[in-house]
Amino acid sequence: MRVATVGIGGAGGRLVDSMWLDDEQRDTTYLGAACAVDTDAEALAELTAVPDDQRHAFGQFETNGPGTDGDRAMGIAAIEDEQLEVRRAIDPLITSDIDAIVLVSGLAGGTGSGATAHIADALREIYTIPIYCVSVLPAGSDADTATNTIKALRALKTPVDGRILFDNEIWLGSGQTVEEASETLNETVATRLGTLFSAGEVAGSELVGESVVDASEIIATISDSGFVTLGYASQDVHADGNTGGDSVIDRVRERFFADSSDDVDEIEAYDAVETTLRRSVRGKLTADCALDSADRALTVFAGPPAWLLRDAVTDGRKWLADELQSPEVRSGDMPMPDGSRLSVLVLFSGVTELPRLTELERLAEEAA
Ligand SMILES: Nc1nc2c(ncn2[C@@H]2O[C@H](COP(=O)(O)OP(=O)(O)OP(=O)(O)O)[C@@H](O)[C@H]2O)c(=O)[nH]1
Ligand SMILES: [Mg+2]
Repeated sequence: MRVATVGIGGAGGRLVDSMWLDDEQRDTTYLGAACAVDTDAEALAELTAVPDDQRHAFGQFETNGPGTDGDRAMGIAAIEDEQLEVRRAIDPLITSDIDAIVLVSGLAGGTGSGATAHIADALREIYTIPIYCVSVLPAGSDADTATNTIKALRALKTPVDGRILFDNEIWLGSGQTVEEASETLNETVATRLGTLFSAGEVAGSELVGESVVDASEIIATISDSGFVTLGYASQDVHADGNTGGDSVIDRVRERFFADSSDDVDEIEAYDAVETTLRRSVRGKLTADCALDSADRALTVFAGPPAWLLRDAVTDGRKWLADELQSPEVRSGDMPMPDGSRLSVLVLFSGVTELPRLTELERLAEEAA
């Protein structure tokens, strides 16, 4: 599916930078357009991938230039003053091939926390395609950042169609600062979002899989109630029998004889799909949650066609439906004939029980 991505504030801009780089590395493109908006002109100037003419400073009057320094009220004042200008900067991104708008921000500072819901509101008035937010939760137990985060998440509930979370607390190494780790953290987010959004954007009919995920299925899975969290796992399959060929004959063979390819052992492929799925579900999610509180899920199996065994994918979907005690589990595959890795992305939607949110709520309440 094609998305237009808007980075809001420092973390938002850097995350969109990472998505841009992720998109460039893929065979197909999911990033239809991208821009960054911030009250901090210097932070905008430090971005590396988002084109210069897609970086927009706002709130220069309220902030005197260098951002809000964690002041959510100032972030709100800044966006209220220039809501129309900011929306007009985003408008050219929303062309007819865009399936969804994705607003990306950290919610612990002043700009991302204050501006994201207002921008969603402004876009909602015009566009009927889904608007999602990707929200970074802060690490640590600071009351101010917890308060900004909780207020922002509440403000986002109505204007967006899905809230995807990434929790710095569980992804930061011990003793590491966000600054030191930001590149790794942002790559993690970009890989997961990139695998999700590029599902169904497969170029060329010879690459279409047994059952590709299309934009409408992703949209149907993402719920506007609760939260969304993403799991991911990946393993090398190149050495163990990927045909590796890329001639027309190799591709035709992979396409039509994928299930009976004599180069890939079926039992090995079945095991690989099963193990990678289980690792994606049981491994670290973008935000930790009680899985049985999810009401829908979607899995994307990506890799060389011969490894995407239909039986394994079908059984994997059933296993996950059992795990979640929910019949609403969709799955699809993303054949990558030249790939050497098998990857599984799993999206949990409608999640209501997230221990980190409970903790942030407690910190915010204590401070109030
Ligand atoms: N994952 C990730 N988190 C970040 C990054 N930068 C900042 N954060 C987190 O996001 C929170 C908000 O920081 P910023 O995005 O810089 O704040 P802002 O929205 O620009 O707001 P102000 O600078 O206060 O006006 C921080 O407290 C961190 O928790 C980043 O590059 N990656
Ligand atoms: Mg900032």
